[in-house]
Amino acid sequence: MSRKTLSFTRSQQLFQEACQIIPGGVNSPVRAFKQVDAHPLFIKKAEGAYVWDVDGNRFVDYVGSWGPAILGHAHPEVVQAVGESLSHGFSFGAPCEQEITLTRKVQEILPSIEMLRLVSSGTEACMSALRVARGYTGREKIVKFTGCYHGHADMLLVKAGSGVATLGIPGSPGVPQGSTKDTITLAFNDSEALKALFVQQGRDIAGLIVEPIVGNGNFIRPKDGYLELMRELCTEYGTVLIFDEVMTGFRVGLKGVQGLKGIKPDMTTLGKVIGGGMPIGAYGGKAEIMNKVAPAGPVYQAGTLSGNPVAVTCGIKTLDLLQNKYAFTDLSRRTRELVLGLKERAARHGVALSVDSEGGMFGFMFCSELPTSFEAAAQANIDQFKRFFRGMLHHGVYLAPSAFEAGFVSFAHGDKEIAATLEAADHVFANLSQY
Ligand code: KE4
Repeated sequence: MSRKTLSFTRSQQLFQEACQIIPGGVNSPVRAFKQVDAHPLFIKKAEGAYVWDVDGNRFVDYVGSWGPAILGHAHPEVVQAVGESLSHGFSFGAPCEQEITLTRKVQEILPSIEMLRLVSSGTEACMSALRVARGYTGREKIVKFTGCYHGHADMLLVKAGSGVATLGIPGSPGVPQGSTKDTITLAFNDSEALKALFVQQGRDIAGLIVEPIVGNGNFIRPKDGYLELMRELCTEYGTVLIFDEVMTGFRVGLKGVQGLKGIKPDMTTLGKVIGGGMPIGAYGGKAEIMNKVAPAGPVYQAGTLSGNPVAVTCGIKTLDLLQNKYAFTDLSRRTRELVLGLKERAARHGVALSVDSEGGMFGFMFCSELPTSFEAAAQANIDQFKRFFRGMLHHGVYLAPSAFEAGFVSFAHGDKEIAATLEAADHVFANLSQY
């Protein structure tokens, strides 16, 4: 079977130019394709389930701008609503009615959120939620989990922990020891380590933040009872339980993981889908906690473009369509069909592949057992992942350019796109060594 290749000449020229004036040629590291040993694509257009690069190549897109494009890119009804909003001005720096509309919509979908603050990114949401947890409890220690990513605030950029709780060692130059010394990292899904930590230090822990399905470890599902244990321990020791649903919110199901599991976190962070592709993040939860946030309370947090009418209108229309026009059962079925199809084609060619999906979010790893921790996911065959990524790109399929990222199916992905993806996968699995 012949090896299929596309031309990426213009992308390579632009990347070379970009590298002169933009660090690493990109405005967010994962886009540089360093983790798949390839040159990045420069995208010119995105519509429905597809993106086109500057060389005119068309791809079935499973990145979806890292999650926001759940309706498909440039949904006509969203384009229309955003266009109308633009004609009334871009940003007021003042309250607008749309902020109330979006907040009410989020509350309707996620009843654990009694009050909400809009910001402009998931990083801002997570950073602010942890500050509020510290301000509310008067404590300083925070807990995160290996493989979970909550944005790039200093206190969260810590070296991945080992099997036991490790105190925060800066995970990046420029992060001072003082910012991470109170950040405790645990292995995800290790219930014994979690219990031991709370017995030892529970009364000192302000907040525990977790991706309730770890999309930044590819796709790692919580073991039965694990999130429930977190809820129990946080309640017992007065720690603020924060579900980081920036990725899983409105994605694994309309109501996120908290809706699937029936668990009520004290706070939730949101991003991606809530903005429909425009820059929005949000954090919210119990009124008793959120009333600590300035100007209602003493915990400071602010933002020039927070709640701007254009981005908020995009979010409102996106959530409105998710609530009223589209059924997550369809999206779940189609995503499951994709991953089971990938597994079947891999098996045809003797390739070990483990897959999982929930709603419109999926993961696949080159290993035979589904990993239950980031440490286990890191043992998967990364070389095979890189080859598969490059091969699929040459067959017109754009996957997340990292073995540690989840993939996303939109409501615009139909039978045609899934069939084309599985046909491409069959070819690539048969010729993996050639990519
Ligand atoms: P942003 O600051 O990138 O909007 O959100 C940070 C964030 C917080 N929490 C979770 C669970 C997240 O997944 C993210 C950001 N996700 C990454 C990819 N997994 C964004 C892509 C990128 O960094 O370029």
